[in-house]
Amino acid sequence: MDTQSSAELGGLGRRTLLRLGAAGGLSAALAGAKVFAVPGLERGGLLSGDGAFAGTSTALSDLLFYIEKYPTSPLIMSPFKDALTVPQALRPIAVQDFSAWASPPGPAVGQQNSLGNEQHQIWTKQLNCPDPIVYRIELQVRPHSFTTSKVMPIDAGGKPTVSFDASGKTYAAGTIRDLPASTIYGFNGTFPGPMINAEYGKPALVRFINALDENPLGLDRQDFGAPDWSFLTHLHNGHTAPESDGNPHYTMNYGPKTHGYLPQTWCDNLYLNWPAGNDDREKQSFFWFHDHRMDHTGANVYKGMVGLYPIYDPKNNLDMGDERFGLRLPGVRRNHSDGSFDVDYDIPLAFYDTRLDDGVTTHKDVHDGLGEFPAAHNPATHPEWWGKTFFKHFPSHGFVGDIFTVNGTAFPVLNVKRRKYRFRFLDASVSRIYEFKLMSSTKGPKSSVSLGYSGDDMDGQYRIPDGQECMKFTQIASDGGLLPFPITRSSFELWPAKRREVIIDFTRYADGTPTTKGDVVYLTNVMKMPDGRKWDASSRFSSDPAYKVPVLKFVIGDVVPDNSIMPPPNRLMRALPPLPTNWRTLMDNRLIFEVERGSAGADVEWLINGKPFEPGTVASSLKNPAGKSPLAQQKKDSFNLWEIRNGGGGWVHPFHLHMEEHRTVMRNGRDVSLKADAGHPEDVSREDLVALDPSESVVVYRGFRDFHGPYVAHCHNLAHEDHAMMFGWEIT
Ligand SMILES: [Cu+2]
Repeated sequence: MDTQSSAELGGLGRRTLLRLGAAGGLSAALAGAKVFAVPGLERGGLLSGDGAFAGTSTALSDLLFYIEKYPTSPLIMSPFKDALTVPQALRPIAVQDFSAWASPPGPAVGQQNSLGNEQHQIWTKQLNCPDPIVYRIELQVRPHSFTTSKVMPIDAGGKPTVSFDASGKTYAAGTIRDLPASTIYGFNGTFPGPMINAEYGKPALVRFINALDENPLGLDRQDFGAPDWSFLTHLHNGHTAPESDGNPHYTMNYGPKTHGYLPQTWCDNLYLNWPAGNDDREKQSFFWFHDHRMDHTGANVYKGMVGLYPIYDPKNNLDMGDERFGLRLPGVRRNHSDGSFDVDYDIPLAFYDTRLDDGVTTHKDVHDGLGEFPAAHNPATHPEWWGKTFFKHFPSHGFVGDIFTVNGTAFPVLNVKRRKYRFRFLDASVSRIYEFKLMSSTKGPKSSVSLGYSGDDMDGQYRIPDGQECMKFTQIASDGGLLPFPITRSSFELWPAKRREVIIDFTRYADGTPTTKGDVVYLTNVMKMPDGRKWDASSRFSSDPAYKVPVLKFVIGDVVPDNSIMPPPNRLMRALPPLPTNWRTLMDNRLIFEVERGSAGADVEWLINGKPFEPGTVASSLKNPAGKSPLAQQKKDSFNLWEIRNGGGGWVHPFHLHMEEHRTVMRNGRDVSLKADAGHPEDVSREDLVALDPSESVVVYRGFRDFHGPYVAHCHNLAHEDHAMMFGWEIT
């Protein structure tokens, strides 16, 4: 679809290209740039009809050279007192209940959404699967508290500072405060949202209903979240038809034909729980669902649109949530009469970093001129939002918070039994990468302020100066499900949207010493990442041994029965899908995508192959060694090699490909199909997210099976994604 015809579809024609050649006396820093992406500029009257810049150079400079300034969150004074939220399975809707809905789910034309213009590409019957289990999830405006602790308002130097409240009152420096609840847009009104425990062979259908226009508690919505209150849910990375996949490439052109589903509309996402190609080796184990609304994904996810979706494999009881069978991974399954089930000792952990408003930091960025949040009158300070989530739409690097939360709580504590657990790690942050270790600490956490740190060094608020690594992780799964073989690790990195599953044995330490009741172990983040560009310190690059931030406290309790088995290093858990022996012959004709920062001075352009995302367009490859620049179109049921390159500039990009898991075969020109690069041990597994270090190049082998239609691929640093680091591709 070309730009002209896409322009006729639901406002899609708003150009995200700004031709700087027409910008007249714009500053020299911008003059060398070709094009860059500033979604929505024309709505602010800043683009003329031909896409040229229509405002004054001063107006543009004011918009672009915004202040990259963040508030310092108040110090949480009593960490590790609130219990970790352990998600419990969402209960399905009974057949007699959803059958009575005015528009029940079903396979017919018009049954996929409230607009009546969509049909499920494949219904369960075509796969000889039972009818889907039906869930109902409403998008709701609700409050959420990250802590019950008292807080001390501090400034960037760590000194006590003034604070405010919604009534307009000012509190003197040094006043201890309660933190007000933040306003979230949540799946069923919670953060994180519901957890669906799914199983292969049992499709699930979720009716997502938009109630974001309802605000029963009269909460202040602040100035982020999609301004039109629309949503678009993506099950990351389900093997899902385009109409249920929440991808904007599809959504802008079909279905709602707007950026997302608007208030009082609904759509049924059908998750077939069917492995690609019906190949057991393609089975996965942990998805999450999150918002994917074009241009505001970061804002909506940060506002709370995060849900969990572990998926079990009952075939041969391999991984069915019962540690007595199959791989005997930790988990005690409790079946409910409605068909749903919970699994004890098998706990998802969603990591999310936040930054709370200090009331004195100006809200100011390129979105101010676009009329998106007129009531906020930005640029302005917002003392009335003191202590609530602060968001910046358009930081040049990405958005990082200074408080690290787990399952919606800052500094939670989990009382564990003395046995093995399975933890499913998810990075639900906008930009932050974590690196985790398990540490013990005799003296316990000390606030970074009390240790004399200030500024970015206070990120995470607490440290364990005497922290010592005490246990190891046994990694059993990555994005793509169970690994072929378990990996024992001292630490592992968690990039945005990635999943890593590990077993922790709380009965003994790494040196073999048994644990005793009352022992404490801290899950500790050792990656220092002051902005969304890249880490400052991690184990792989210039580690900072003093940066040991405890994020979750485990307190070891009583011994209970444990029928699970720690899989030994040579235990085959899930064989990799076959890689054809002649895969190298595909190299010449591979598709090449280079993600890069453009050349404008303010780091505002996030491009792929030199172009910003245009939802009406299928991207083209860079010229490959065969001398061709093929369109990103693949025949259904084909396989190909795609290369993803980091165009450099010292940035890292977590690059996500929708639809099927891939397998990394080359990294930086080296064959890693059999032996992984030391820094990326999961390359010998299946993943949906390419972790691209600065200037790295990765070649992945991937399939395009079962469905046809448009999909997207994009950077999962959501600030980059929302500023057009995405491309459309198609299965034909
Ligand atoms: Cu990126």
